[in-house]
Amino acid sequence: MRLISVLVFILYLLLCTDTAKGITRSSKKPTQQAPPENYLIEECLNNSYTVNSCKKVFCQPWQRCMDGTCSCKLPYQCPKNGTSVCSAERKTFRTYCQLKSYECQRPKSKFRSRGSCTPQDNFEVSLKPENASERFIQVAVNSQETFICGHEWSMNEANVVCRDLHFPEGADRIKLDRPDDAWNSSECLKVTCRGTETSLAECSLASTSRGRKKLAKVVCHTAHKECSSTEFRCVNRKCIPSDKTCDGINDCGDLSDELCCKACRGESFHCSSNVCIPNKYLCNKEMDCLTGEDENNHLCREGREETEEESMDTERRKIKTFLPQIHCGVPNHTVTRRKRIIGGHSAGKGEFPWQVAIRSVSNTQVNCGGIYIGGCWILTAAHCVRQSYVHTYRIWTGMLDTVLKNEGIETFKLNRVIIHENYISKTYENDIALLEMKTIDQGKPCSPPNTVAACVPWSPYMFPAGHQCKVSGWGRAEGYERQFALKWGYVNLMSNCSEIYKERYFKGMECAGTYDGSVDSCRGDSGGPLVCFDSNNVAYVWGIVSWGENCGEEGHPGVYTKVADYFEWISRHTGKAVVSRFNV
Ligand code: 4AZ
Repeated sequence: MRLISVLVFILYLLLCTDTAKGITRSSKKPTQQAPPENYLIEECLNNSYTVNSCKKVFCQPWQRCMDGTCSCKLPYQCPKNGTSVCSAERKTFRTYCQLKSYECQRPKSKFRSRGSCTPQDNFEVSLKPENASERFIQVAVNSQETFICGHEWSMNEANVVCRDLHFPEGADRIKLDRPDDAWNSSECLKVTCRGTETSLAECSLASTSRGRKKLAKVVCHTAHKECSSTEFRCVNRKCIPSDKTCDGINDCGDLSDELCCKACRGESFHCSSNVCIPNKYLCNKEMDCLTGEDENNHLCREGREETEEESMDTERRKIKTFLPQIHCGVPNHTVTRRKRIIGGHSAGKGEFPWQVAIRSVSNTQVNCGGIYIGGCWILTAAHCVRQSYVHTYRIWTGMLDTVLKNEGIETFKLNRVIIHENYISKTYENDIALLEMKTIDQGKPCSPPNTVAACVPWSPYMFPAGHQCKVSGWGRAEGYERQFALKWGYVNLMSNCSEIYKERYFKGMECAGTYDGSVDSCRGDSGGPLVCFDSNNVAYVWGIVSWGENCGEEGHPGVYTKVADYFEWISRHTGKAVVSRFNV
C-alpha cells in the first residue's frame, strides 16, 4: 500500500466533494432543478431496464434475480409465514407470496381478497360509461358500488386499474372530472397503490366522503403509436410526456421512466444507482435504493411514523423480512483504531476481517492478498495463482502483521483453484479466481476465526464513479519498501479509465485512485480487496487489486477487477446461497 500525503489527500477530498456524485434529495423548488433534457441518461436507456431488472431494483419476494432479470420463484420457495389469501379464481392460497408466485407464471390467477375464499365475497372493477374514451372507475365490493376519488389519483393507481382490466401496459392518461348525476354519490373510494400491483384489490382502498370533489378518470392503453418529440418512449412502448420521467411516479407502468435518471424532480429521491423513488418511500423500513440510501440513519433520524394501511403492500414488506439473508460485510467486533502512519493507516484488529493473505508453503512472504466471501471461498486475482500449485498455497486468515503474529491466525490448505476461463495473462482480462479452502475438521463447514465475509455486489450500479472506497494489503509502501503491517487507504472510483489506459483497458476492469496518486495499491497487494461501503456501512468487495502503471504515479490509478461484472461467474461456482445477500 503506497500511502503518501494525508494532507494533499484531504485537500483533494474537499475539492472533489462538489463533483463527486453523492446522494441528492431533489429540491421541491423548480428553480434549483436541472433542465428537463438533463434528467435522462441515454446510454443507460439503451439497456431497456424495467421493474424486472435486478441491476436497478430489488426483485419482489416471489421472484429471484437470475442474470440480471427478476424471474418467478416456485410457490414452495416462498417463506411459509404470512396470512392466507383468495384469488380471483376463488382458490385459497396459504400465503400472498405463494399466490403471487403462482400468478407470476399464470397471470390469470390474481389476488382478490385477504383470508380464505368465501362464496359471497366479490370484487369487480369496471369503467363507466361504456362508450366514452375517458371513463370513471366503478368498484363493486360485495355488491356495494362506488367510484374512485380524484384526490391523490395518479398514474401509479391508473396503471393498476388498467392492468386489472387486462390492459397489460396500463394507462395512457388520467383525468379528474365531475360525474353525471346518474353516478353521483356522497362517498368515493380513495385508492393508493405502489404501482406494480396487478389487481386493484392489492392496493389500499378506503371509502371517504366525496363532498363536491371530482372523481378519477382513466384512458387505458390500447394501440401503440409513434411518440412525439416531447414524449418519452417507455420500454413497454407506451408514450408518456417527457416531463413525467424521473419524478418517482411509475407513469410507464414498467418503471422504465424512473431507472436512468441523473437527477429527480418533484417529490422524489435520487438513489445513487440513478433510480428515482417517491419521497414517501424514504425511511419506511424497506430498502428501495440498492445501497440503502433511502433508509440511511442520518436521513431517518427520528424514525418515521408508520401508517399501517389496509393493503397487501404491508404484507409484501413483511414477507421480505422472512426471506433468508446471509451475514456479510459487517465486522463482528468493535474497531480499535491504531495510530495513524504518515500518509496512511495501519489496519486495526477486526477492521478488514475479510482480508486474507495467500502464501506458499515454502515462502514466508505474502505473495498476494485475497478476500473471504463466505463458505470456504476466497476471491483473488487470477494472476496470483496457478492451478498446478494448488497444494503449495496456504490461506492465512485473521492476520494483521506478517512478522509480529497476533492471536487468532488460522491457516488453510486448498481444495481447488478455479481460474476464470477467459483470463488472459498478457492483458490481465478477467483477472479473477476462486480458491476453495479445505475445512479444518472434515465434514464441518469452513468458519475461519476472526473472519467475516465481504458481501459480493450483484449490480454494477451499486457504487458510482466518485464513490470513496478502501483498499487494503501487505504490498509495497512508498519507495517500494517492503512492509509487514496490514495497511489501508481511501481511493475514489473512476469512470474515465479507458482514456487513461486506452487499449490496455477492458470490460471487467475499473480504476480507483486519487488525482495525485498519493494513495494506491502496489506489488504484493494484488488479489486483495477494494471494498465499498453502502449507506448502512455494509462492505462490498467492489474490486480485486489487479494491475497499474507503477505505483502511486499521478495520472496512473490502480486497475481493479470489477467484481459486480462477475457475480454470475462467482455464484455459479460457490452456489447462490453463499453470495446472495438478498433475494437476488
Ligand atoms: C502488482 O505488481 C501491482 N498501482 C499491483 C497494483 C498496482 C500496480 C502493480 C497498482 O501487483
